[in-house]
Amino acid sequence: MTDLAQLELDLINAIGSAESVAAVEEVRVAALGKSGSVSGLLKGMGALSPDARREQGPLINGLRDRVSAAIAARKAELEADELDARLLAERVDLTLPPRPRRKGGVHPTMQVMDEMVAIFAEMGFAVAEGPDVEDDFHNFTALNFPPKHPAREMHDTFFLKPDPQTGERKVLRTHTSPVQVRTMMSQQPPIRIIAPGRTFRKDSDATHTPMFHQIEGLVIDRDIHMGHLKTTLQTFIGRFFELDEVQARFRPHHFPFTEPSAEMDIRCDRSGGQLTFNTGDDWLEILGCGMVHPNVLSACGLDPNEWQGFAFGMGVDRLAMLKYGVPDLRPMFDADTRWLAHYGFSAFAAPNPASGLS
Ligand code: 2NL
Repeated sequence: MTDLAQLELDLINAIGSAESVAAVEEVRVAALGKSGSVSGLLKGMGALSPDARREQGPLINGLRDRVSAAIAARKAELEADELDARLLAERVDLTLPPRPRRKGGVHPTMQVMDEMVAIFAEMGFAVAEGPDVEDDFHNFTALNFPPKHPAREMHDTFFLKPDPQTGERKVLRTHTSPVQVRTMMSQQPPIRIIAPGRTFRKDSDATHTPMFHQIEGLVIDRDIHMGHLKTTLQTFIGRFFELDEVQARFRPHHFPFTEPSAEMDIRCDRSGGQLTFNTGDDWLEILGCGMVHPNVLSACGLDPNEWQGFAFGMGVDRLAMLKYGVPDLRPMFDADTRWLAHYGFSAFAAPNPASGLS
């Protein structure tokens, strides 16, 4: 056997018995690399006589081409094997059930917020949002709280440090009304919005937490009156508590931003340590509401002779407790997973009008 044939046989054997891509690469470097055996033969051709070169050239080139092809084929084969092995090792069986521990849950406040948004969305309300940190104008002045009026303190406001340049004191919003102020100032009526979100008051006892959640609503159009307000809220409360005919009363009240103002109560029975709606002689306060005060309309750039509106506000955490029988306010914000496992909702049961709201 010629030296060339022997070299080719050795190389083909080495390639065939290489068991990894890295091992094939070693053979390639030893044969075709800069100082490889085949490269050496190719380089040596320059020193041959023209006749010898004519004879040897095609033989060496043919050897190089066959060795290259064998290396490429073996590499492809091994790469496919390595990929198969990796796919097998890294396989995830998606049919396995999820791990039973680490169960997440939707907080009752958020579940109820979503329910309320779903009901109002069906009634044609859009959702509006705004910042938690507000200025005095949007939180108080535009809402008809006179400057220095004790109502500003009554709200137990959290004030931020005054701005060293201007002396301006920002506040954590005490209600979501500033969202509606911003909407009135930036959009032309008709307006039909709800403003859900976090609110803050310096208040902490068995029935108050310094952070709580509100949904407020606002309707502005021509010729809006208390009849619109009553029907809207009775329809909403009926759907929220799943009652056919809501037995409600509107009891006169006072808010700076509405005139007249009222609180809405629903009939209830508290006997036997249990709360039942629509029967009995007791009343349960559900929300506050009223016709938007003309001063509020003017402060927001709307002419009260042209536009009227009604507004309402309710505490989401309290209504969540009422609807789902949560007895105690404070554990609502303890972030205790055992509490959430008990009172939370599945994230796959998001409220929507098609599947029912609760
Ligand atoms: C309550 C009472 C209420 C409003 C909120 C409102 C907003 C604007 C103008 C007029 Cl921009 N009113 N909001 C009106 C009446 C009552 O909330 O008890 N909330 C928990």
